[in-house]
Amino acid sequence: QTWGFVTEELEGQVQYEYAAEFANRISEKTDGAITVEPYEYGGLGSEVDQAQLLQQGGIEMAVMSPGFTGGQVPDGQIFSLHYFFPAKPELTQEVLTNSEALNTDLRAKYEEHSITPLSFWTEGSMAWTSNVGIDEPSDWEGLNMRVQESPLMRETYAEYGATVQSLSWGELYTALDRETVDAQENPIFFIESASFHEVQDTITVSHHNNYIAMTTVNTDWYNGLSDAEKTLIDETVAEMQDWVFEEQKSQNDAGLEAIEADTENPTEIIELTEEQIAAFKEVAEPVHEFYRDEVEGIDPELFDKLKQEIAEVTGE
Ligand code: 6CS
Repeated sequence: QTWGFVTEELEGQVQYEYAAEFANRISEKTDGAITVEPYEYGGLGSEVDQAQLLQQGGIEMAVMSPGFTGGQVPDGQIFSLHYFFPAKPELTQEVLTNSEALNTDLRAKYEEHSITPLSFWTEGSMAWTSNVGIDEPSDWEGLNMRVQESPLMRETYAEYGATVQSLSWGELYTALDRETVDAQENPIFFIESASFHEVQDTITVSHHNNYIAMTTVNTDWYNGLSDAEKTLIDETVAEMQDWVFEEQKSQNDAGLEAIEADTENPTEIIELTEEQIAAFKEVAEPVHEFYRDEVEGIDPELFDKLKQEIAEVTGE
């Protein structure tokens, strides 16, 4: 049998390489009896189209960013809070791997929409790109920020003073080039690989959030598998947590080097100081409580539990 595995990225990028590695492992473990077929972003539509495809059972597996179903699964928007998860990717990954709030409670919320997240992992710390050079919250005023399909992302950037536009990443290079969009957030490897640095003058290392992706399966399909097949998938997904952490780390390190070495497209790298970060936190932190208390459809207990789990990991 063959299982299709769609990703939101291209060959060479973290999500696709994840699916390819997963495919190799399944093939090896089953002596070729099960084939997993990875798909690059693009052929099956936008990220939102792909999420729907998985939900409808048109494909078995997907790497999905929670930002693209933010309107459907409000609790998944917790990943777009700024300065909520630990700044260090390794600590965020520890939370993602071990959190009961995420792996049990949030999983159940997604399952109401036919999406079963089997794991959550990071693609690295996100940075802001722009032509103006963002180093204080007021720099956002007048900028049109590109975000994924998530109401909370829109509200967060609106809080900084930006206008906001949702787009698929496939349209983003052109939008930045034509200046219909002025700013965006992504991990460094993705900024380099999608060539966003060619059409943006600055990158702000803001430590505001780590990019999160989920390994997901269609819920009915997964529930209909044999116990042996479920165990095969679950064990492989668990093994992949360390693999993908190393993969994103080396891709992010290499991406930064490549941007620094690209003299044809010079990009200023702005590393925020603790003081500058504090100014962004002052605007972003009230959004945590707004999310907990005001956002329609979210479960405040899930928020409280995750916050507690994060505090246990950071020791704060
Ligand atoms: O910015 C985005 O939407 C894309 N960024 C990454 C790191 N992966 C896929 C996603 O669609």
